[in-house]
Amino acid sequence: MTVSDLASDAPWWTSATVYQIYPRSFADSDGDGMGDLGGIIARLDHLERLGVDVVWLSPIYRSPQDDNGYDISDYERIDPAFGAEEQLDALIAGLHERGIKLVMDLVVNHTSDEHEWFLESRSSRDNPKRDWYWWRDQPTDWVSFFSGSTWEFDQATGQYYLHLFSRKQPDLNWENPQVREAVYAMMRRWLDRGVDGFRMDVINLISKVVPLQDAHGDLFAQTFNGPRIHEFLHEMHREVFAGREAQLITVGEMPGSTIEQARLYTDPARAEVDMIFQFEHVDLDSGPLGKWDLRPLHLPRLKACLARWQEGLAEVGWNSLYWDNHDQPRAVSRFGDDDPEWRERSAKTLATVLHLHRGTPYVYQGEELGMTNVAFGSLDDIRDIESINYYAEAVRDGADPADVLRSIRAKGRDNARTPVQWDAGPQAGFTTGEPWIAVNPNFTEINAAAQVDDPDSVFAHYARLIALRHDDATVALGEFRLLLPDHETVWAFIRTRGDDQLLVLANLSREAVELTVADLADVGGPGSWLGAEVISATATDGGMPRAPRFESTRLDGWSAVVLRRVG
Ligand code: ISL
Repeated sequence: MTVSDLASDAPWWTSATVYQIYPRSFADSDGDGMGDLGGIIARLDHLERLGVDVVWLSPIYRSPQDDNGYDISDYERIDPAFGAEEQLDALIAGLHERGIKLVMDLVVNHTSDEHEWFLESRSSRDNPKRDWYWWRDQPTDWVSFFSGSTWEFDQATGQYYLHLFSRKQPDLNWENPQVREAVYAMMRRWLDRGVDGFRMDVINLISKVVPLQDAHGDLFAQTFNGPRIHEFLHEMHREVFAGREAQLITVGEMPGSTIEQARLYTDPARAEVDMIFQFEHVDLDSGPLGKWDLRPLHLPRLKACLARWQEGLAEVGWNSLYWDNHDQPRAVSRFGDDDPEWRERSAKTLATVLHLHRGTPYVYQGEELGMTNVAFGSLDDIRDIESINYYAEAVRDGADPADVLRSIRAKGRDNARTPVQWDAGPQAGFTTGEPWIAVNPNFTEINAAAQVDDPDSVFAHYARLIALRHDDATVALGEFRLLLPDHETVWAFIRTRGDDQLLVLANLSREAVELTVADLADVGGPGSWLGAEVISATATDGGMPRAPRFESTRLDGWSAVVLRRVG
């Protein structure tokens, strides 16, 4: 019996890796400068070679594109800018042929203001769908995630409607059972069409404290993880997933959720969601004023954060693991070192650390190539509504435009949204036309063509880590214990499953480190690891760990090794 036979009763997604596609920036097949379904279909081999199990597709539904598709005007039709209906079916088939599942983005906290439901709702005060959204005579004091009031006055009927995000994203009223039934019916039709699950956009915002009241600066208390959230998610599970859940995967995007809440959301016995995206580790470099208030990242805090989530969901529930996505800066620029000399090594080191945690890893397009943030020159280079609104508001309120741009360069969502760098040709092979957002100028250095056949590339390293999770039950399921919590540059932890033990050692700095006897005392001292089998290393020759046995306790700058105790 192999180790992985022991894992056969665990859900399939415990050994799976998810790849996120942000379609507008992935690959363009028709030369209009915007990525599309045809572009994805043409690049399926890339995903197959990487070895991912699931694709999460950011929204491709009909949308005015005020928030790049997170403002949906028809949940069941493909936006013509992304392609034809048949192409989505072809994508599902193409992925399934390769053994890859498809997860759709479910954006049901809000619709577009151009959705038929909202058009009806706003048409008159006595329209049957009036109550599908939040209408009031007077606004509350709430401030939108995208700046300004969350309330927009609507001339036609003389009331205000609620939008936590842009004014083109009115919030649905989940208190109304008809709204919930309409959403569940739509979800069932997607499952019938062949999709394998949902990533649920800001799903912990759907239950608000009613009646809506002033927040006095604490919008969180009014709208996050509200009083009926567990009831709604359980109802959704019953109405949509029950009976077919074994094949599916569900992940709730849940900013502001604590470990205690995550245990409730992801406890299989409660039948809500399989896992959530928590935000604690991506908030560590923000100050009290929010994401634009830049703070240095302190490694012991980052390690402690992920370790708490590992421990908190060890007995009940499950973690999702991510460094970045379409809303976050690029991992290698934020948590690693994107200086050309260190970029590849730090990208591999970060990948090793994340993929050796217990949970389901998510790889955001381009992360597997070590793509970096962009040095946006001026506001003209920015496309994201969040950054544009923030700039206008901050400068209006007297901030120095240079400081504002500095924050946007560090944290702006466009960092993740520049086109995937496929090759060193014009527009990085993304489009034959003019891309909707400029290609990162480093594409001649960093691109897929230069990496996919190179066994020592960042891409190859990701592929090996993804395969390792498939093959090694200790990687997928082993218990986690953090070592050296206070060490400023070393990230070390142990994974244990029965008699099997893996030790992960990573150096997250340019300076080489020599681990001392004391450092390893907790795991039997260096003597019990020297000679251990190296099952993954950032330093490779032809794809093989440069040293197949662990020979010295020195860790080079930005390097990682994974050791299996022998005997
Ligand atoms: O990126 C953010 C702003 O800093 C987050 O607060 C983000 O808005 C939040 O994570 C919710 O994100 C999701 O819903 C938004 C959409 O703009 C994001 O792209 C999506 O991931 C509204 O649908």
